[in-house]
Amino acid sequence: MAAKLYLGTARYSSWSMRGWLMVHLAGLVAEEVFVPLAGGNSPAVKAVSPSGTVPYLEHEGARVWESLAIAEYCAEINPALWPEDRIARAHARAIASEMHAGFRNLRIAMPMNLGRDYAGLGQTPESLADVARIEAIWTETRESFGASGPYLFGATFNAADAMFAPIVARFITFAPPLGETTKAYCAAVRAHPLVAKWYDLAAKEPVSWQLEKYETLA
Ligand SMILES: N[C@@H](CCC(=O)N[C@@H](CS)C(=O)NCC(=O)O)C(=O)O
Repeated sequence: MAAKLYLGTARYSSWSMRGWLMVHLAGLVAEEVFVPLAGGNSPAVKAVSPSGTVPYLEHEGARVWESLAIAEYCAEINPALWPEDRIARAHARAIASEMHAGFRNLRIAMPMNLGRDYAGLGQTPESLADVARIEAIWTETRESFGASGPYLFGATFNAADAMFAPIVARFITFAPPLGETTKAYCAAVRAHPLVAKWYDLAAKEPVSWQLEKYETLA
């Protein structure tokens, strides 16, 4: 079976961004199939993915859906996706899992859109509580494990950074009030070559893939 990575619209699909980053961090070679999203329950996504969601990876007989499972699969191929130290690795898995399971209010109030400036929008008490928790996670992680570089665990952009990269994208688009540590981390993530490449992919997508409900928040 030829390796394939099914993805949604890069401009909107935060989970696809995570899966794509994991696959690239692992150096996996897979044909990338972008399926334009219809804004939920897309028939085209249902037709290709067992769960009806993207990202979905087929690789050497493995069929992997759920971005966190893709992260673990990729980490088996390139263990540097998680920190080498056991305690740091436990922390990385905990925050990646918290990201995977949570921050629903932020995700609803500030949907990912890589092509718009929605500065000031989406600030509800609930979304701002999520922002505060994310800032606390990033600050604690950087203070405990990040001394060697600009990412959560220092010099290496790893699976935990990949899980939070779409949050960085939301912070850039919606510009909620953020502390200096958060702003510096966001700048480092946005400048990472793989994150920059994903933004480029999004910028090159057909305008016809854009959905009014995500383009008219202002
Ligand atoms: N828990 C899943 C979430 C995946 C997900 O919800 N993906 C969205 C796109 S960002 C999707 O495929 N939605 C179905 C659709 O829009 O039709 C994961 O971690 O991969």
